[in-house]
Amino acid sequence: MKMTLRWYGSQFDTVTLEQIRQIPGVSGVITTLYHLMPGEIWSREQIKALKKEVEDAGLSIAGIESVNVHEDIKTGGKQRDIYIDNYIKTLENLGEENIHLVCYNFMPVFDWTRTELARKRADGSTVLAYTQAAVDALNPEDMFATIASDTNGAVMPGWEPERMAKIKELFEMYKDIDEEKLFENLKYFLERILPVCDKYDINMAIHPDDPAWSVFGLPRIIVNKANIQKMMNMVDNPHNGVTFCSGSYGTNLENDLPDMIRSLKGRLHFAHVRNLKFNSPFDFEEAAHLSSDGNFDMYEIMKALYEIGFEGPIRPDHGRMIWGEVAMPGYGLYDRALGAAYLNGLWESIEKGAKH
Ligand code: CS2
Ligand code: MN
Repeated sequence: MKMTLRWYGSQFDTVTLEQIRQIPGVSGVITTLYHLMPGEIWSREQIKALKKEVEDAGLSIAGIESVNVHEDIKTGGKQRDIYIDNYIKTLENLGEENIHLVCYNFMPVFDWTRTELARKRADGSTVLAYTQAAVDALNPEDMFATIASDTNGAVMPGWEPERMAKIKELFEMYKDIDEEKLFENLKYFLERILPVCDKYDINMAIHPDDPAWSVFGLPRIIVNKANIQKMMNMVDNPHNGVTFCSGSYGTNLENDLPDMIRSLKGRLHFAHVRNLKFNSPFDFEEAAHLSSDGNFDMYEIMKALYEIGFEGPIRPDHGRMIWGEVAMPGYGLYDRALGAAYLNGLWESIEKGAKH
């Protein structure tokens, strides 16, 4: 594996490349052109400039998270072919610049959903949290309003104000879309983009839906082992792979995370590893990465990655806000750096243990 950190770009991130460069064992970033809207073409010049900035800081781009998919592609809307053409153009430009990993998601309307962005834990840190009761009691617009005040001034992925202003329209687009239809639209998208991925050796890594069930009545499909198998079989090509995100699949306690990892050998292109603490099956908060702080056995997760011969990029995912840091919720420096160091330590011991 290759340890990385997500970086939103110098315009948006409170964390600098210089800081990332000093985390032991981190040699690359996972980044994006965060100011571009889904559907826009990423030009070669923009990609080149981003690469240069990262490389000048002594790091490399290990992959893109995310090239977001336009809602017309997810709903099979009238303009989907135009937006797929744009997506293909972006992939070609990334390929020409030697970038070979693209993380994306196929979640309707929202990216991940949390009901609190700063829940206080016993140690005084604050974390993102989710309660089903809060979602059931709110409509999506109100939920946007309640979290908007807690973002520390950052724009949250998938919750951009421009998009939220159109939320009614977005819901309207999904009124006839069920899970089956969403799968079909994903298949259509993948069949069109995979020839270009084959040409440039680009691994597409779909990110799971977070939480891993339907919210606000919208269909969600990338939620469990059976559905990932269906997605991979539907377009059976090694470039059609997944991002294994423990904190997203792990929202559903029925998902056996190490077992899922083992079932993804050869198709697991990118890993997000973080821990969750459950207060009940429908009330969880994001814990420190350490196993004993939450519900997951991080050693077993890392061991499963080791056993399938995982060589791709991995990153700590959301961190807690600690030591007075003010940053985009989930994306501060300190706790993610602790997470990276811990995951590196687990990996070293697993690797050495296996060689003995
Ligand atoms: C990320 C997602 O912050 C997170 O939870 O893992 O926002 C992820 O970047 C997207 O869903 C991938 O497209
Ligand atoms: Mn993730």
